[in-house]
Amino acid sequence: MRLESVELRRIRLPLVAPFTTSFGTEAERDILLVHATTSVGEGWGECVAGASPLYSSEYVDGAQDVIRRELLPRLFAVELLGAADVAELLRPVHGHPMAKACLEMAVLDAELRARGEPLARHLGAVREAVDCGVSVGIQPSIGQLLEVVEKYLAQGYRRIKIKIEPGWDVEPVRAIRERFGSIPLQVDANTAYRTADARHLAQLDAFDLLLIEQPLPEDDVPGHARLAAMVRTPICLDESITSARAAAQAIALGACSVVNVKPGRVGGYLEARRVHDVCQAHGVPVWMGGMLETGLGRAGNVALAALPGFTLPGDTSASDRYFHRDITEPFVMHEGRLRVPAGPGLGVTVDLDLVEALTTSVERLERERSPVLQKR
Ligand code: OSB
Ligand code: MG
Repeated sequence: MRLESVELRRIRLPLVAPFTTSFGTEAERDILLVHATTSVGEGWGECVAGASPLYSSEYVDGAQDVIRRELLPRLFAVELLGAADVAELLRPVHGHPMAKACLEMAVLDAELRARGEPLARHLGAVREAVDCGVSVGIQPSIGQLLEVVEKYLAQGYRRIKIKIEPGWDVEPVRAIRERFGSIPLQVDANTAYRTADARHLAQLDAFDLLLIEQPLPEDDVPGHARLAAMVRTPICLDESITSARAAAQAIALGACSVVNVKPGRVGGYLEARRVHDVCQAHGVPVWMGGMLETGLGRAGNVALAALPGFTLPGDTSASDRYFHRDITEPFVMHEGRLRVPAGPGLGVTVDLDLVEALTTSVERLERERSPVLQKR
């Protein structure tokens, strides 16, 4: 195919409730959508970068800037473009995996729609529905935490994850165990601890958690290996897993025994599948992470979560856990599961009128007007 033009559209979408992590509180999402027009048809992508560089170094304005200046010109320059070529074409640009991922996503969607193939089938899915967990932000009080968890359990979520940070860890976990017994429960620290906190984190061993997600900084994989030797609860990495190679190295070092897979963090769905493959080859269970995506990203995530190595429930929650109204047909949970879209490509339809109403800016980039990049 040939990539003819791309619309970079920013939308503002309020969350049903503010989401608090160790790195901040979000009340609404500022989302970059990619609408690609190609010689074989259209495709959509969603960028998962946050408004500020707090989860990782990427942020949505930076992503749009590098897409405009560096990434799209490299894709426009090719006559015969396939989704499988995108990552290699963008490799000269260091970093920016979330910016790269949303472009690959749009090209992949267009390619698969054109040949009538669902993304799930393309990736190697083996199930028609996936188990849903839910990620619960840091709450103002234990009482409010218990109320939120009770509501999600009543809705049928099959696993609860709570965000933790120093000062909000052992007591909230204890309170949940005392109230709800042996429910599947895990915690996510988003890098809020240091190696010196190992003894403190070992107190969580008393609560039979599925895992502790990313307790230490992104670049401290060896630290996670030392921590893993000091706590019994399985260590899961999120932020540190930036590629399939990083996953293989973390596993070899003994830094994690579970992996959170997020396409945006590793540069796209195709690399995310390789993360799954590497983990599966090592017998390491994976689960699908989330970045508060709209129905577009959710469609892709649910497709990937249908691969055989995804043996734990993901942060693939229903649309109504995030938004009053989604920009695609909503993902609705039935008995704690979401159905994998069966239509071509992402298999969902964007509500163009709603997107228009939510739009804060539109930038149109065309192949014809794209600068010719000099080889360096
Ligand atoms: O660390 O998994 C994370 C949301 C934004 C950024 C990072 C994370 C999260 C979540 C929410 O935990 C997962 C979701 O429901 O999408
Ligand atoms: Mg996480």
